[in-house]
Amino acid sequence: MFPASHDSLDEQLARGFVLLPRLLGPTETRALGEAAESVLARVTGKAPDGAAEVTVWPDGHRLEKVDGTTVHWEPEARPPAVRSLSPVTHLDPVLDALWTDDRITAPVRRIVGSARLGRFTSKVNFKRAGVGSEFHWHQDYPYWYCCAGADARDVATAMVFLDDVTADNGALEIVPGSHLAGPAPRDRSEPTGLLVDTARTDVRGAVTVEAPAGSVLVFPGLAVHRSGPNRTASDRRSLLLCFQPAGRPELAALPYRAERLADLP
Ligand SMILES: O=C(O)CCC(=O)C(=O)O
Repeated sequence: MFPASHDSLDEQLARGFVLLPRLLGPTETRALGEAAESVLARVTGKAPDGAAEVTVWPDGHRLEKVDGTTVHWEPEARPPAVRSLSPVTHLDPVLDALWTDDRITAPVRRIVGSARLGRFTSKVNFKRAGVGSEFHWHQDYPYWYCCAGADARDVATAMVFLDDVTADNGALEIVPGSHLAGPAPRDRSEPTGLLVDTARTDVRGAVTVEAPAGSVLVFPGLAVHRSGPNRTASDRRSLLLCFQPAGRPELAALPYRAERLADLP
């Protein structure tokens, strides 16, 4: 498991991210997984092909809006499988309760640097057995910058692992200290314009975050990270809560302005 259990919170904060092993117990973690599955069943039950507002991203990924959430489909999975739902916590009280859970908000405050936290957005990544696909090297920042401008710098994510995470099932890989270098150069040859150019960004020091279900990883939007596909026979689901200083608009209320990418390297 990374990081070693003797790393203090301050040592972890210096690297830019914090792993809190088994922060949530098995019963509450199971309840969160069940809530995520029940939201998914409800939402996909209402989104027969063609009924929802559909967007196809330049990389071919298909997104459908229903019930105030966006269903992001796995690009290659047959039969179809959902990659993520976002935002999601408003659809279930068990998920929603985590926004005010001190075990999560206390370390998030240290990374956001604000005593009063607000919501920015939330997501469930399903990373289904055998079909959950890769997330290429990226920072969350450029996508959020297109919506929130410079405020995106203050957003941090608490990623709650709903299942055990291993290198084989698509653990997050994250580059220590990468948040300190600001927005990383983007790959101009790739259609979304959002991914990190690894020819110009050193990702060799990345660490793989393997952890048991119920663990929580907190990291800022400028941290360079990726995750591999899920090659195992079990799902690797996670719930992501993205916090910001209180009083700012949520991501869902902000239009996506792709032209803002021109401000970034
Ligand atoms: O869940 C994962 O493996 C990747 C999460 C991530 O990087 C994202 O959702 O932007």
